[in-house]
Amino acid sequence: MTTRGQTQQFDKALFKASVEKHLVTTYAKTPETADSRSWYLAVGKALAEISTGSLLETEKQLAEQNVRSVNYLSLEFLIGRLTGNNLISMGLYEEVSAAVEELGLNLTDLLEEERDPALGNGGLGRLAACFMDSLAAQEYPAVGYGLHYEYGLFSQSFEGGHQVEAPDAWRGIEGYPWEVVRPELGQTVGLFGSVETYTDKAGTICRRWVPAMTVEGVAWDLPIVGYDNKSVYPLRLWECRSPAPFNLARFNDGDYVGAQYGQLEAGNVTKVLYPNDNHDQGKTLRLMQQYFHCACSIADILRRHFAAGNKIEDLAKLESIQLNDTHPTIAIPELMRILIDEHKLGWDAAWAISSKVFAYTNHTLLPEALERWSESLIADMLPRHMEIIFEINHRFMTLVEEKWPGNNEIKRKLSIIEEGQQRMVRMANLCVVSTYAVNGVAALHSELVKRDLFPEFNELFPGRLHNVTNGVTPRRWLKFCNPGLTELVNEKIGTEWPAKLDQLSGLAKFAEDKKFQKRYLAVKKDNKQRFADWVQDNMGIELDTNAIFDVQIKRLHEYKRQHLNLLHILSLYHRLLNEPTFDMHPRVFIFAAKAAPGYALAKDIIFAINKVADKVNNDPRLGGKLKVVFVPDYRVSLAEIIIPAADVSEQISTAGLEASGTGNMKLALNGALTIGTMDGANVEIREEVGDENIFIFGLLVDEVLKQKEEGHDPYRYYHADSLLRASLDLLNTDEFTPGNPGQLSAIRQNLLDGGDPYLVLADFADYVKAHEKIDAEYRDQATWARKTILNTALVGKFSSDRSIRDYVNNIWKLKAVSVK
Ligand code: 6GP
Repeated sequence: MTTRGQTQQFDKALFKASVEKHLVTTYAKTPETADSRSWYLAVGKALAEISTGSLLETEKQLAEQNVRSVNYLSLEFLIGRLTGNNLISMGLYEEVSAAVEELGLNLTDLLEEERDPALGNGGLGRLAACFMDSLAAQEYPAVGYGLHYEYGLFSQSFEGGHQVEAPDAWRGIEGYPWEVVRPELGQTVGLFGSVETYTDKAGTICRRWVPAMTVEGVAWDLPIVGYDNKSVYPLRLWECRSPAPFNLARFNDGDYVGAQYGQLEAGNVTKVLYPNDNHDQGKTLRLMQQYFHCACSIADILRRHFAAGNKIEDLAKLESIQLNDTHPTIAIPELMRILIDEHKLGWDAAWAISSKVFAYTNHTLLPEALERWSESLIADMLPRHMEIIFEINHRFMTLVEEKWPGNNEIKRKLSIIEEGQQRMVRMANLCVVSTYAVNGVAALHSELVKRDLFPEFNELFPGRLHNVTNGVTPRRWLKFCNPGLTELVNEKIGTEWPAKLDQLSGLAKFAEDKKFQKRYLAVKKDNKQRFADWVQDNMGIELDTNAIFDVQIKRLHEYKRQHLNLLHILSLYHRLLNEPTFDMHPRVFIFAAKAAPGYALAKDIIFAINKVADKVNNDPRLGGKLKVVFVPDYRVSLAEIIIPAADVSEQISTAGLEASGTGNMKLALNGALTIGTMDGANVEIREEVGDENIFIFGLLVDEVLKQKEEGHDPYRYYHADSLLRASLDLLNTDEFTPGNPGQLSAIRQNLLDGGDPYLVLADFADYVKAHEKIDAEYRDQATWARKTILNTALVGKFSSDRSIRDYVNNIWKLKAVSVK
């Protein structure tokens, strides 16, 4: 039988039997001996049985209809736990909850047993996950291609306030119940070696790559379950294995370790996710990961293309390949190599296809994140690809010469090859030259991409540069994570909004309704209590839910300015202790963030916040007005309980540096009011919710640029602003590190003598003022209620369904296909 919203046949008795069967046969437990984790695994497997069936059926129907699809290539998919979300998409949440109850279990507890698959660092990876969800929800044919890392993003704990990293074995010993291995889709990938010239049968002189070694790609599929429909798309993750596990000769010689060497090295390729966000580390193994990912994915796309009976000439008609930032750029020369060397197309014919297949999304303007690989490294690992890159550049330089004759300055600037001591390949330039569409991820960011990053490219290729403003999936980020608000919204505007988020605007008319305000605030209070309980249980800190919950959750990065938030906290601490007339509404500052293991200042900032937390949380002089909580091991499942509990959302990057942000959207959707700079998607959130319902502060992009040009002088602010001075100087005392003065001074040092590269001091005063406004407005609960309701009501634009429709209409040109 099928109830409304339920997309799968569901028989409770059969399902229970399936769970018990998996418990015994897959996990070797009896119902009597099974612990909660084994039950979760068995439930997951029983559900995956259903989704795998639908995945194969979707694959079959799409192949039969031979429809155009998009291939989303990304080194990161930060999907988070799948079980709860998939239950919602399948429409089986209540049914399975009832079924497991009959087995004596509680579904909410079981869901807590799932370890987050953390196969991404932050924004870019989480966006990829939301996009897969929205593609499936709207049935735009798609395959996600990523890597099957053995270890995801490190797990974080604190020792004495310092970040400590540990490996993240996300699959556990038993494996992840939702994934299924597809041995028939395996690929062989070459590496290193040389290029040779030969004459083919027709007498043509050709080039071909003779790799020195090969590794094997094993495909693992995770199901992306379409919300309220029957489509299930694959997220296909490649695992690298060594083809020859043992060198038998060496083994027999007694060299046991040496015999396994090849296996160890190749096995290393997908061993671990590089833990950098918005930063390029330039390691050889990382390039190997990138190429391995691209080679497997391109080969699989071509396999599907030919299996459906298509000709190579029709590739661009049927397939689009979206490059999630420059990480998969090497897919471009890889496809060119296959077209020319294997399918024997001439350069022009190959280029005509390739340049209509690829599109590229830029996710950052930070110079340290723009990838450059040394020519010698590429030439060594991928010699034929380097030749092809040179040829692309050669032809491109001819184009530049035609447009700007004799202008070597422009040539040097635009060239894919950067000249210097060591020649470097600029991956972003290669992307812009070789794709049919390039996009930024928010209106402001896309403008800056055009104006500052690629102005000449924009002249050379008019119409190639687009904007697609990011979005988030309302299934995970409202319906699943905030059941209280979901119920309230359902009651007022019906239940279709998770697939049509614009309908939330129907809530606006209740913004002044006293009864609705009370209920909305009651939901928020419950969510704050749920989070406060978590903090009490896991961190032993007691929180008062009457306080303002002020949240900054995102990667730790100087440009995101967690240290600006810290300075504000220090200013409150100072005023509470030194200004007898100062009063403030109780506030809890909540942080969660991982720092890249090699990023010293980011780690110093974590340490400082933890130390300040230790002190203020236990200082009776503060009268409970100030609490600071740094939640360890930030991950998707933590975001799911923090976001619904937030009153204030901190989006305080230096203007021009946060490409979009997506946490800002999730928090506003769940009723947090934003305090933010005119940066990234904050600009568009302000447009939607109205200036009265957001707290904007700080320098604008052009003011930032001007101030940097003119020479930002941090000491000018330090001397002029006594509150800033007092706050900064606290970092030089032993106030928070008793007996150890100076332990926090690296931050102060960076801001004063280090030149304050992110203009923290320039925005401090305005930031403090904006917070004073928040304090005043929160005290008037009716005003606050109206504003928070309007935030939920007016951010429908930021559904990733809308982002995907923008890509579909402007870039991918796909038609939805409904699976029967
Ligand atoms: C991030 C951007 O920093 C963030 O603003 C944006 O919302 C997100 O991408 C999704 O577009 N960039 C990265 O995570 C990154 O590593 C190379 O860029």
